[in-house]
Formats: sequence, C-alpha cells, structure tokens
Amino acid sequence: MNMETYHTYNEIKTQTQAWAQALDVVRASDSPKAGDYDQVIFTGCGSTYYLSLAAAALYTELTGRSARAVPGGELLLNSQTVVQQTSSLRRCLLVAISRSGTTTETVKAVEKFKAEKRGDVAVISNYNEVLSRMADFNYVIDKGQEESVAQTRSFASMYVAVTALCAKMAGRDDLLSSMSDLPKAGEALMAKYEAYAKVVGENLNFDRFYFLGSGIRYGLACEVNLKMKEMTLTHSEPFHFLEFRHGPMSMVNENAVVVGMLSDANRAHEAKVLSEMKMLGGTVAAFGESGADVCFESNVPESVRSVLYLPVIQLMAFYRSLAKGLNPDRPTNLTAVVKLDF
Ligand code: F1P
Repeated sequence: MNMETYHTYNEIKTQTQAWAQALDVVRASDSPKAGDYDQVIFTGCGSTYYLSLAAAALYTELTGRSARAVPGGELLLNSQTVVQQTSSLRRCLLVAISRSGTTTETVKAVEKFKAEKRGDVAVISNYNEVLSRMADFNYVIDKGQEESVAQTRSFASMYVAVTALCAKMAGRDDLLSSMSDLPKAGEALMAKYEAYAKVVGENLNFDRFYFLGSGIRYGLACEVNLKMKEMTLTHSEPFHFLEFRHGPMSMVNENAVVVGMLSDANRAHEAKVLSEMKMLGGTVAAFGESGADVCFESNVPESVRSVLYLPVIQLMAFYRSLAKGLNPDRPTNLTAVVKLDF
C-alpha cells in the first residue's frame, strides 16, 4: 500500500518543517509579559483544548505563575467559573489556540472576553482567520495547515509555538534556543521508529490503549489518546501515571497496550507503574529521552522537548487505522471544524 496516498501520512512525516516555522514565528514576534497579568487562561476545543492543558502546565512550570486550561465551550457558557475579577492594574491574558481559527465556541468565547474588556488575547493558529483578527498577539504557523481531519502536523506546530511562547514569557532564552534542535531530533525519531509504530499499530490483537502522562505531559496524553480514538475507533483513555492504579488498571490484559510518556524527573515512579502493567499481561510502549522503547536522544531540556512524544504515536494510530480498513483522513462522524449556530 502506498502511504503517500494519505494526507495524514504526509502531514505526520513533514511536520518538523512546521515545528521550525513555529519557532521562527514566536522568536520574531512580540510576546505578552508574564508580570502584566493576574491570570492566564489557555483555551481551545478537542485537540486544542488538550493542547491548552499541556500549555497551562508548562506555563506554570516555567514562570512559577498559575494558569489554567478550559474548553472554548466552557469559557463561553460558564465564564463565571473561569475568569477571575482581576484588579484594574493587572489583567487576564487569554491564549486561544485553534487550527482553523474559526471554531465557533473558541471564536465566541474570545468575542465575549473582549466585549467584557477582561484583558489581552494571544492567538496561536495555522490560518490567519477571524480568531487572529481579534488577537493582541498573533502567531500563525501556516506550514501546519492540513487536509486531514485529525490534527497531527497542525497540533504539533501549535504545541511547539506555545512551548516557545512559555519559554519566552519566562525569560528563558536558553530554553528557547535549545528548541532549534527539535526538528532534526523529530526527523531522526520518525526514521528510526516508524517500523516500531507499524508493528504495534498493525497488531489487531490489541483492543484497548491507555496513554499515561503526568505534569506537562498529561495534556499530550489526552491528545494522542484522541488520535487513537479518532483515527482507529479503538477504546482508549488517558491517565496521569499514578492514577492508573486507582481502578482503570483493572482493564489491563494481554489485549491492552499501555503507552508511557516517561519523564526524567519522575522516571522511577512512572517506570514502576509500567512494570506492574507488564506483569498483568499488558504490552508496554515506553517513550522517553533514553532507556525506553522509543528513545528521543535529543539532548533538548525536558521542559521544551515534549513534542517528541507525538510523531511515533501518530504513526501508530495511522497504521492501526489502515489495518482496521478505515480511512485515517476521514474519521467516522467528524468534520475538520465544528461550526455551531450561536
Ligand atoms: C478543533 C477540532 C477538534 C477536533 C479535531 C479537529 O478545531 O475541531 O475539536 O478534536 O481535532 O479540530 P480547531 O479550533 O483547532 O480548528
């Protein structure tokens, strides 16, 4: 089968070009100053909500300031549970993330935020659309644009952008410059591990996938879980590592794959969970900088290299989709953008 006939495959395999553009765009643009804001909120829908979860955790880790992530629909319909009444001096920064820049909940939520004069808006998108036109700080990564419905290249490009933005707002130019090594590391990773992704993806004895990720990686665990669900119609769920023992691990058997997005900082605790799941008959797929089934070997600092968890798992979902006779470019029941009558 010729993989290049699928948009999804081409988009996954070319995504590092979009990572590079994301870095260029953020480096060249003005950025908000962390000290100007009482509250920082990240928002998006589906994939871009999960991106927001990852971004909020990273923002706090790098700046030491609190941030939170909410779905666009929640910010629109339940903003009273989200937006604090900030002092007039220091306001709220809303970071809206959207591949299309036209998702109704996200657009309406930003319109409401601005109408209520809550603060400033930063937009990260792959298209210069209505959302970008409302931005005080606008980051458009057009090389992340894609034909397929499930986000792969687009998501990764926006994640690199928000990672760079968090580093910049934290005043960590050292981290920002170290990110230049990511595209090369991503290329090497896909070249080395595509075969591994194919073997796991094509094994239809597996009927359930669990994605474990903690700290800055939990939002990414939610995203790759969505990829597996959207592209392959497989039962899958994301969890924080230690949470998996508190009930969900009852599902682990020889038909289960447990994907572990290992950190350096908490490697011992996380690896123990994986070893226990192997004892229960599960197949473990560990990802990390080193000492894992898939090793990044990037030498990029841990806080700014998490995009490297994505490509091999995206390929795994792609190959499973084909093995199940599905079309990864056209996930069942889904459209590329959700437009609602509000
Ligand atoms: C977000 C979205 C997601 C969905 C899928 C397609 O659109 O519709 O809700 O999970 O990934 O994209 P956008 O606001 O990022 O364009």
